Amino acid sequence: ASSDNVGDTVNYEITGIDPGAGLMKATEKAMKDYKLSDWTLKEGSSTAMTAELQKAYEDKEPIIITGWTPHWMYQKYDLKYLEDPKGSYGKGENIHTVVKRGFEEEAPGAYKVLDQFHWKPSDMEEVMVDIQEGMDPKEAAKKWAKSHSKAVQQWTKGAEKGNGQEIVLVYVAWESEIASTNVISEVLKQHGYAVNMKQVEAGPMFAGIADGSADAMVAAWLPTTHADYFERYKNELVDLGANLEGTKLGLSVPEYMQIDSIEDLKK
Ligand code: PBE
Repeated sequence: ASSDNVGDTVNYEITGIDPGAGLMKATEKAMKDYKLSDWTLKEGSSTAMTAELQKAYEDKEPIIITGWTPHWMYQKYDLKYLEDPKGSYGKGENIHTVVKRGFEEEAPGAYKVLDQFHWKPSDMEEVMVDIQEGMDPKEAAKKWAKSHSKAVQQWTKGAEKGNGQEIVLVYVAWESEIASTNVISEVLKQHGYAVNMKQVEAGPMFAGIADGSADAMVAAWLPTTHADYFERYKNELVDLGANLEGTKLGLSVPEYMQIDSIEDLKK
């Protein structure tokens, strides 16, 4: 048996994602709260993170990642969230739809669709899994819209049709937001709008809506994860409320690792 502690087995490294993600700020806070001063949080992207996770998982090697739900990785792999007794990651929260000021007057139909957009974590996961398995995100969105026509009808109910008007949707390349943005984009297209999906970083996503260069996003994790961005721009944004309830953030590890709590990283 090895006397290595967890830190030694992973080089005191937590595999993170893009630096603009609220999850990275929350992890920095957790590292302070749990006094993990020997540890480093590695920046990258969610694609790089899941690639490293896959590699470690296949070799049954230890790895600690920054995770969130909904995400396909919890479907594909046996993973667990490390307990967070200090509550560094906050409680479960919701994903909000946010539009620019004046959008309701500019595109009332699209505004109404976005306002009525609401689905469940299991819906989002369906789309994410298809994309992860290799389906083009647009195709996965079309497939979901086709097989959930009742939901789509509810979102578009009473909404004026577009006549080719362009709607700019901003999003970050997080798997959850790739899924949601493609689905709402598909629905808006079917409703007569020309959608321009712009992939940006987290800061510019909020800034773009605030300065009016973008119309809408379905990717605001509130009240905690994107609190900084939201506070900064809240007077320039219109918050349409939750489009999905029940998210989670935290450090995650494969089930085969013998640790259960963030506290265990100190040993
Ligand atoms: N995430 C996914 C984002 C919000 C959506 C949890 C990686 C973040 O941390 O900002």
